[in-house]
This record gives sequence, structure tokens and C-alpha cells, in this order.
Amino acid sequence: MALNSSVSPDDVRTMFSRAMSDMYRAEVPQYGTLMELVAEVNRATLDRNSELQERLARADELDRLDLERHGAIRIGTAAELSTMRRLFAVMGMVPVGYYDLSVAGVPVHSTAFRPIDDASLAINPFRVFTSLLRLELIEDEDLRKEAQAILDRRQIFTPGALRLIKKFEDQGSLTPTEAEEFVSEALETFRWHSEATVDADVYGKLLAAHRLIADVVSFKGPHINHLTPRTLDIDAVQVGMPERGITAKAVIEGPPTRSCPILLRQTSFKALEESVLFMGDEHTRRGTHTARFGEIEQRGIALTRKGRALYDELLASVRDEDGAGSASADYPSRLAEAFARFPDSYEEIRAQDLGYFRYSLTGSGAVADLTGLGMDDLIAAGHIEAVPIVYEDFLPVSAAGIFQSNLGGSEQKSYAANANRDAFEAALGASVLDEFRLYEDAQARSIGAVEAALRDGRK
Ligand code: OOG
Ligand code: NI
Repeated sequence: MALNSSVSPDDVRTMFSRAMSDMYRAEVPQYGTLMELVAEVNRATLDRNSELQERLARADELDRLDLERHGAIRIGTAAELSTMRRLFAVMGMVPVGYYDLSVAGVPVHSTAFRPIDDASLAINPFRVFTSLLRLELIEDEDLRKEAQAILDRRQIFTPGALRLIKKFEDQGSLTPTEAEEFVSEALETFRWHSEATVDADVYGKLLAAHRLIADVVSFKGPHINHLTPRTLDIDAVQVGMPERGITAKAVIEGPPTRSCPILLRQTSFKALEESVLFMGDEHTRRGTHTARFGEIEQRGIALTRKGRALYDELLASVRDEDGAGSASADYPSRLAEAFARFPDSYEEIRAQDLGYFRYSLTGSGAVADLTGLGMDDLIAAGHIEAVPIVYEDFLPVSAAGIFQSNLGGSEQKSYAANANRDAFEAALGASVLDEFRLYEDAQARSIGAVEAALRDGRK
């Protein structure tokens, strides 16, 4: 290998997501069990559904399936968030979307770092849901100042990681040796530390303000709190979890079971109670903390703004009925009933402009004389195919449900709705990309390529 050769950000991302998965498997054994269950369910689903197998292969999604996972972290300060943005850039991941979770009683706002190019997504779509703590939502002024001071004292990145981020920014890439070093240095930031940086008393006060505040402020860094594999049949995984001794969340977040999956469905297993050592003397040092959990997701077609508005409306109609959110016993049946209004065939989703598709010429399209036919005719005649574009992002209501199920169940705080995207972007040091634009562009690029190929064919 030449000394000055460089590693692409896509490869650094794959190296990193593998290293992260190995680390989490060693730290949280149930994650390993879940990975095995998901691999089995995916294999069985593909075996009995050859149409799905073909569709995923055509959409370039089959190869990435085993690699596919997302993680989540919670960050304490603006400076940490902006350095995190630079760290993810080394792996070709940029901030997409703004999620305000304060409405759901969680004092954070968030974005997702992920790749955005078609080719990079096909290689490995690894994403990290990244939340920034909103200390301004702590009411007690003394506690707020104390939390801020604790956070200001910590450095969550290793000197090696900082040096290599700078090097990447200066050189535009990393050499193979640098990339390996970067991955192991960057991983340190996401590692779990059982030794808290505060004493039991301060931890108790933070916990009383909000369990999430204690999680962010009391430790050396933003430990990865879950890593989520993608399954092709989340209902089967939900049934399989208890059979393997894993306690699953009661209901699956997101849309109901459908033949054409839309957006994202997610379920999780409860956070582990882990031993921690607080600062202070021997008598008060021992304690526990719950933060890390497991989650599984099933991804479906990305919806247009129109499709998303319908999704939000139908979901809200079910959740608002009794204010019980997804907790009430008949929730799954009410959800299914409400979503009967959402078309469940790709033809209909396309016809009503509810979802995004990637268009390409089929073999017959490349040879036939297609002069004078419109897009819909060409699709109907089998010359062009429209493959659903997979949703690569997250859902705020689902994310809130996942947060809540891991906050000890009964915890319900309410904060006034106060989305503050400007403050988030100022902390991040960049704007977040609009996810709808990304899907629109991907669809438009595919249409452009088909039109160009047809023009060439006609010459
Ligand atoms: C993040 C929860 C949200 C998802 O998949 O929606 C999330 C967290 O608990 O930090 O990961
Ligand atoms: Ni998640």
C-alpha cells in the first residue's frame, strides 16, 4: 500500500460502526443476543419473500442490511456538539433534521448525523441520533449553574482524536494508519464509564431534576446508549425477544404493520441497571444508573411532505383520543384502524404523491423505442421501474416514546413547547439539512438519469 494512500470517509465509517458494535456487544451482552435474533428473522423473511429480496437488491439495500444500525448519544454543551460535528465529518456524516423533544417532556433537542449520498448510503448508512441537553430547562438556578460548571470542566475527546480531526480537515482525508488510529481514539468518547464524575449527593439532585440530566452531566463522556440493528420484520423480533429472555417495550412505536412499510417502526428493551461508583468516601460511593438499552427498527419508504402530513394526522388522531399516548391496551388496534386511510400499495402511494421513489430503466426500456410515452405509461408498460426510497431519518414522537420508556416508566415532566432550531444550529456551528430536500433530490436525480438515457437512446 502506498504510504500516502488515503481511506475514504465511507470506509472510516464502516470501520467505526464495526468497532462500535464490537464494543457495545462486549459491554451489553443482550445486544449480542438481539443481533442474532435480528439476523435470524431477516434471513427467514428474505427466504419466504423473494419479491422483497429482489426489491432490496434493486434498491442496493441488501448488502448494507447486516451493517445497518444507528446509535444515540446525549451531549452536554455547545462546544461538545460542534466538535462532534467535526468528528462525524471524518466519517462522511452530516447533521440532518431538527427534532425538538422538549414537547414530550425530554429536555433535549437533536439531530441525526448520517451519510447523504446515494453511493455512501448504499455502502453503510450508519447514523447517530445526537441530542443536546437544554440546561436552560432546569428550573433550580443553583443546580443549573452547578451542572454547567461540571460540564465545562470535562473534555470528552481524546487529544489523539482532536489531532486527527484537525489533520482530516487540513489534508482532506486520512491515511490507512491514521484512519485506524482515529477509529480507536474516537471510540473512547462513546465508551461507558462506571465511575461517575460527581458524588452521590449531586447525582441525586440531578436525577430529581430529570433522569436524563443526571445521565448527561454525571459521567466522563456521552456513552453510546443504544445501537439499533435494522430488521425486515419487527413484529417477529418483538415476539422473539421474550423467548430469549429479553423484556421488550410494550408496543412498537410508529406506523402499524402494513404490506408496504412506511417511515420507521421501532421497539426497544429496557435500560439495564448498572453499578456505578460515585466520587466521595467508601460509604456513599456505590450506586446504580440506568441508561443503556437495546432497540430494533424496521425502515420503510420515505414520505413526501404530503405523505408525512397524513402520517402525522393519523398518528395524532390515535394518540390524542385519551391522552394515554401509546400506553393504552387497545392502542395497536386503534392505530391499525386509523391507518386504514393510508394507501397500502406502492402504486397508490406513488399515484397520490405520498412517497419518494428512485426511477430506473428496466432492460426492456433500454432497447425499446419509447418515443412519445410519458413516465406513467413507461412504468405501466414495464420499461421504467419505481423503487421506494428508504427513510433514513427518525420520528420525533417515536423518539420521545423510546426516551420515555427508558426513563423509569413513570417519569413525566412537561416543558412548554419551545423548539429552538436557531439555538441548536448556533451550538452545532452549522445548519442542519432538510431531510425532505434530500429525498426530493435523490428522486429528481434518478428521473434526470432516466430522461438522459431515453434521449441518448433516441439519437
Ligand atoms: C435517543 C432516543 C431516540 C430513536 O431511535 O428514535 C432514538 C436517546 O434515548 O438518547 O434513538
Ligand atoms: Ni434509537
